[in-house]
Amino acid sequence: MGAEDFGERLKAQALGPLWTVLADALTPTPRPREVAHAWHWPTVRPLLYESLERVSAAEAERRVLVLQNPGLPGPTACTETLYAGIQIIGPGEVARTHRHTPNALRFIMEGTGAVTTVDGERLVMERGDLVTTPTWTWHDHGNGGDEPVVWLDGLDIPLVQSLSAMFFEPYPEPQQPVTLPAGHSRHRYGMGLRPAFEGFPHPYSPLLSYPYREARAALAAVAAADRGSPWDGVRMEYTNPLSGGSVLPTLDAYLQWIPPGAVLQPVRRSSSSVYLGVEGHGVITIDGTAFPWGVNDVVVVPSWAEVQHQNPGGEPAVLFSFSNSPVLRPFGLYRETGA
Ligand code: 1HN
Repeated sequence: MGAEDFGERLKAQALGPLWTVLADALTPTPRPREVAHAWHWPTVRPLLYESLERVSAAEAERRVLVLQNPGLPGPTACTETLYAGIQIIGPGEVARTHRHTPNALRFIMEGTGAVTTVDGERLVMERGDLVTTPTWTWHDHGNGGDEPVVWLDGLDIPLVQSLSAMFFEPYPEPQQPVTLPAGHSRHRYGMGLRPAFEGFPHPYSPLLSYPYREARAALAAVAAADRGSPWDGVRMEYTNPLSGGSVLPTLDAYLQWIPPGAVLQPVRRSSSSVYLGVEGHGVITIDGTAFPWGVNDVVVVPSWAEVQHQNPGGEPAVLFSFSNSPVLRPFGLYRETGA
C-alpha cells in the first residue's frame, strides 16, 4: 500500500502527518492573511451618511460600516485579531445598552453632542476624544445634539472569537441608568491620585475617557522638546494609570506627532495596527507601497509589515492608532526591529 493510501487511512482516524505541513506552520517570520489597506474618508463618508437613511439605530443595534480587510474572509476582521469600524449615530438616536467580552475603544471623528454611558458613568464624546468600553461593561450611546456623530470603533473581536470566549448580553432597557456623578473615573484616577481606601479589581484602565484637549496639548508640548523615536517620532501611549500599561487588556492606543517634513525610519512589529488620521496629512509606506492619508482616513498595518511614516506637508501630522501588542508581550511573542 502506497503513501496515498496511508494518508487516507490516517485521515479516516482523524490523524495527519506533521511532516507534510511543518514548513507551512513554522514560517521564519509571520505570514498574516490580512493585507495593508487604506479607507479614505471622502469615499467612506457619503456611504456612512447613506447608511443613516437606510437603517435605524434601533434596527441596527449599532450602525457601523465595518472596515473589512480584503485579505480576510470574516465579515468582522480588519486583521487576524483586530476589528475596526466606523459608527454613526444620528440626532436623537440611542444605541441600546449591551455588554460583551470583547474590549472596545472609540476615537471620535466628527460631530458633537453624543454621550456614552459605561457601567453607570456618563461620558461626553468630543472630536479626538478616546473613550473605552472595557470587557463586560454595560454600554450605550446617545446623541442629544443636532448633528450626526461619527467615531472609529476598535475591538478585539477576531481574537475573542478565535479563543471561543465570546459572551454577549442585552440590557433589559434601551438605556442604563446613570448612577455615578459626572467625572467619577477622572476624579478618582485621572489626577495623579488614586483612592487609597479601595482597590480596582479589573484588568483594564479605570479611566474611561481621554479627552483630546489634554492629549493633544501633552503631545504638542513633548514634540516641542523632543524628537521621539527614529521610527515613530513623538508617539505617546494612552495608559492605565494604575499599572502604566495599556488602556485595555488586549488593546493599546497611541497618539503620534510627525513633524513637518519628517521622513522616519522603517520598522517591523509582530503586532498588527490600525491608524486613523487626526490632523494634517502624511504617508504610511507599508512593505514598499505608499498609502497617503488625510484626516479621518484609516490605514491597517499587518503583522511584521515594514512601516515607514512621512509627513511631506508643512503642518504637523497627528495620527491615532491601536494595536494588539498587549496580547503578545506577556507571552514573549512581541518583536520589533530597530529597538
Ligand atoms: C459594539 O458593541 C459597538 O458598542 C460597536 O458601539 C461596534 C462591533 C461588534 C460588536 C460589538 C458599540 C461593535 C460592537
